[in-house]
Amino acid sequence: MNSAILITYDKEDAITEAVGLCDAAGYEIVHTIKQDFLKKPKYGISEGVLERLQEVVEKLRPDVIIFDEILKPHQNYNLASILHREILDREALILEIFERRASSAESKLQVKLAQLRYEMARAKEKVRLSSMGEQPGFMGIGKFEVDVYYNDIKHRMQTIRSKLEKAGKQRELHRQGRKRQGFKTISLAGYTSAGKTTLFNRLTGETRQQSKELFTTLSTTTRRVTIDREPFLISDTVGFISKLPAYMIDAFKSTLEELLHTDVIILVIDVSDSIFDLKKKFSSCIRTLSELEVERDRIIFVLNKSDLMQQEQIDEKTEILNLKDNKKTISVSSKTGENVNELKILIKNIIENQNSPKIKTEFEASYGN
Ligand SMILES: Nc1nc2c(ncn2[C@@H]2O[C@H](COP(=O)(O)OP(=O)(O)O)[C@@H](O)[C@H]2O)c(=O)[nH]1
Ligand SMILES: [Mg+2]
Repeated sequence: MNSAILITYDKEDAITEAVGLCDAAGYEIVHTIKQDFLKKPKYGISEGVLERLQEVVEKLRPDVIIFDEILKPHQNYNLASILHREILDREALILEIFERRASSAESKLQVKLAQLRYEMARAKEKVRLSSMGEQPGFMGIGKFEVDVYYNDIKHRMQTIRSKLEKAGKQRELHRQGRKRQGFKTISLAGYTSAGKTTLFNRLTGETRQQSKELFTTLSTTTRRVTIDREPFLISDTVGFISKLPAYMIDAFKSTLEELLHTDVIILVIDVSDSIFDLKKKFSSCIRTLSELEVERDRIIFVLNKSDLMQQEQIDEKTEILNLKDNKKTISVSSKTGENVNELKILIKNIIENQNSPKIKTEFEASYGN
């Protein structure tokens, strides 16, 4: 696992999310710097903070520095010149997560397109800066003329777009193919830090190891889970991210494509969020799921982190989200395990009552067509 120093805002929500993003991208955070302001022109941070950071970098020797804000190329360059480390800004970090998680051909293309779009916005300034010296992240483009580099990116984007058009046509076929895998499947969706991974581990009965072994975090995000002696497959998905830039939305959605083939979707909601955040995040999840054409009756709404709230608060929030009369809503604590068994029963009941007859799946699986 690669190590990182994280620079983020001094706000609880921001810190939790940034830690979640680092985790999803596979970085172990060895030190965190919290600041009220991350948009200082030269380095993002002040020179005083940079000096301290330099000492920490020398001591801890992290692989990368993660900066939880958008950096202009010259800010990235200035930081890299002093710290001699690759600097990942917030967008670069998110793109790494998508890249790790893109599984279908279409999703890979969407992510590549977003990466090129990220590069394109920085191309001109990067070429100019890279002619001044070699820095991590700027290597190899010094030999380019500005326009040549810019046009090269543009050209590659066009190629990907035309491939995507063709991929779209194959999508239906692909979708039908995936239906036949024989196992009933469950997916976890929801915002970063809502508790998806904690619930995933709870349901599959495995605690996440803190060891540095590669496979503890890089391992597949799909596991087998047994409910009432019946096996299911459960997957953790890429979390929704607050303030996702518009140009990344298609890439993000494409990573959620597996939800189309899932029998049950567990939408994990952090019930300890403020009412404002709760409403905002909930409607954004619902909008995206309906854009993906996920049927609402396949969704279980899990109000997680019930251990942090009084019952009256949970009831109030359930009502605000219009979930009071929804039989597929349940509050749980993934941390203490409260109500997790009830959730399992709910999952099983929903899957059993789904109209796609089980016999058909078994038939298809055994005849392999
Ligand atoms: N108190 C409490 N904390 C939780 C619960 N579930 C998750 N967390 C914490 O919330 C944070 C984010 O959880 P994680 O599972 O990584 O969220 P993910 O980004 O959705 O996968 C972690 O610090 C967890 O320990 C819960 O039920 N109660
Ligand atoms: Mg997670």
